[in-house]
Amino acid sequence: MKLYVMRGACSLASHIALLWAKASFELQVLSHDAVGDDAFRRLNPKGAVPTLVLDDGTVITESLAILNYIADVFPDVQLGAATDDLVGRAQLNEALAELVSDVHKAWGPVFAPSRFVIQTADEANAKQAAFRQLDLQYARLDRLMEGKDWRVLDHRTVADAYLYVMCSWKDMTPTSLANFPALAAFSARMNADPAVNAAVEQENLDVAG
Ligand SMILES: N[C@@H](CCC(=O)N[C@@H](CS)C(=O)NCC(=O)O)C(=O)O
Repeated sequence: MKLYVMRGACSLASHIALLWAKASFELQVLSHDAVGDDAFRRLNPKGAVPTLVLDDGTVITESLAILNYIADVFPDVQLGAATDDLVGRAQLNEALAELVSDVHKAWGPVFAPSRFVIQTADEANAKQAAFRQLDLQYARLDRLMEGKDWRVLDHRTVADAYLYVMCSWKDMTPTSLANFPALAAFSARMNADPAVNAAVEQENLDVAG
């Protein structure tokens, strides 16, 4: 398998999940320019990471699909719910869908404000609106994580890898992660995880706290 990522991007979740699974894989860290170029778009026309290429050449895109795939291919590591636990599988997808759509997408105007406004002069406003929306999202996640070790089910899942990445971005906004105590505690616990550490090191990231 080959996983394409950008440093510290949402693809870090798939990277962590593959390390948790002790999967054998090749990691390709791309620059933002490389993700958008023609060569990479031939692999993933959306020009986005994560992109996972299986040994037979099959290309899987979308974090939700890749994370579920990893959980299913390595059932012994229990990164998802058991095949016959239909409610658990629905709950995991519920948590993942919320993270990849509501939470991740709320970052759009922060990372690429030009995509959300007609006039450059409006970019700062778009960012401010996104910060407000993000604070609502993170306050909700913080309440969900109160008194809990894991985002969903009663054990570590691929959703925790994704939640970790969302936590790792929050200090880029005026309201830092420290304002969300349950999320800050979750993130600190994850920072002590050897696989998380290895992924962060392989992507050459600085981790706060
Ligand atoms: N829906 C996709 C979104 C992937 C996505 O937006 N990835 C970002 C990094 S976090 C990316 O590749 N951005 C490249 C760009 O926007 O140019 C998923 O959940 O995997």
